[in-house]
Amino acid sequence: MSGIIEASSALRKRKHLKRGINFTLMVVGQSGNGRSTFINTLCGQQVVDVSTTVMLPTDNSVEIPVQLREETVELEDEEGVKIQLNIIDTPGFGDSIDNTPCFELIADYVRHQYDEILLEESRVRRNPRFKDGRIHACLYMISPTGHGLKEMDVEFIRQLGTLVNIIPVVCKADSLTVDEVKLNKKLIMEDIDRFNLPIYNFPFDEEDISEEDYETNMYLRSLLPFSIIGSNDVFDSGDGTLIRGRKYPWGIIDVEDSSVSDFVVLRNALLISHLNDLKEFTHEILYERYRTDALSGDSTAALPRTNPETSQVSSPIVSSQNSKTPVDHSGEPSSAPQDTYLAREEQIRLEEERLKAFEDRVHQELLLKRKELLEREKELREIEERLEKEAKLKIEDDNDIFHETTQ
Ligand SMILES: Nc1nc2c(ncn2[C@@H]2O[C@H](COP(=O)(O)OP(=O)(O)OP(=O)(O)O)[C@@H](O)[C@H]2O)c(=O)[nH]1
Ligand SMILES: [Mg+2]
Repeated sequence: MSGIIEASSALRKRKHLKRGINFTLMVVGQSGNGRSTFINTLCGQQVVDVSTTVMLPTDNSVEIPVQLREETVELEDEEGVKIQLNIIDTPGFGDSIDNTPCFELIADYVRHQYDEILLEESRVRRNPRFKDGRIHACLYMISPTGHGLKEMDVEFIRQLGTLVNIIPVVCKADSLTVDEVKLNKKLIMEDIDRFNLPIYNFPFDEEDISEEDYETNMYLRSLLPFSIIGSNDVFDSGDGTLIRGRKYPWGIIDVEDSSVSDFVVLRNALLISHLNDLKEFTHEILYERYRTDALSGDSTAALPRTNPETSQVSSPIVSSQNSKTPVDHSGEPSSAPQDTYLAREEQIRLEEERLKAFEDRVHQELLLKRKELLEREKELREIEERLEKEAKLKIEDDNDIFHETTQ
């Protein structure tokens, strides 16, 4: 599949992209919030069938498990640069009474992708076909209620925000007036600040950013959460050009009209201006933290840590929108200078120890898997022998019957 991304060259940061670029986006939101429609709108084509319905529970006892569905779309911009866009849809999300299993499933999936990289990195011989499945951005859809965040929104961002870049969006923005959208955004950001929720707020290193990029990042921050409108329909605007929009009795809303939604800004940030930043942040901050924690044997490390005094996440993120201090998702300054040579030596030694512990764990797992494999092979052999014996007996029986009937 291929589609055209209308891209402004001025926004482009990507370099050396002859072979195309991989990007993985997860879209999370409650049923009917417009996940499928957004995916189709983003790609400019029908990628997901919107008629696919998820069964809702008929009584409170029925749990709906979330599913993760992956689609891959190849997009091409006007300069011929290809983006292999992997999109993970999450049908069934948030439809249960207790959504903890939903969150755990998604968190497990994200961690699993990190584990795969960790294993691949520790291999003597790399697999040239290895596919990096890490999620570079997770779009979290907030219902256009006109209020702030719901408890489920807070919990999801709190639990997943230290693992993956969460970009909050208010979906179906056309169901709110311009003033209501503004108020909704303000209340949501107040909740995000109050609960110290770890969202991706277009972080940057103050020492190493151009004036132009600084302006862009601050502008994007000021729009958070992005308001979006999606549509599966395309209309003729009258002058021969096609627009993707929503048709109402009073007229058509163009989803790309920046005066009614932030869709175009979000699309440009995801696929053009911040595609690399999101990938780098995933690799250098989120994965790196997971890797360090995993190698140090801290299995809970990747989960947000709770501050017992405030009972809130203590490794927060979002700096205030006006802050110019470079922050990463740990809320700490991004540079951590090691002062002495001895300290560095000690760090290397600890790193080696962690690596050794990790190798031992992998080795143990390998032995276990090999043992299981041998057992399976043994079972298979036994089944084959039994089947052979049964076949033999059947042939003998058939021969007996044949002799009896011919005598
Ligand atoms: N008003 C409005 N309606 C929208 C928007 N986006 C999607 N819808 C409508 O909302 C309904 C549900 O959209 P879907 O894209 O199927 O939502 P979903 O989240 O994928 O739903 P499930 O897959 O069933 O969980 C459809 O009727 C869409 O046309 C939007 O931006 N504004
Ligand atoms: Mg859907």
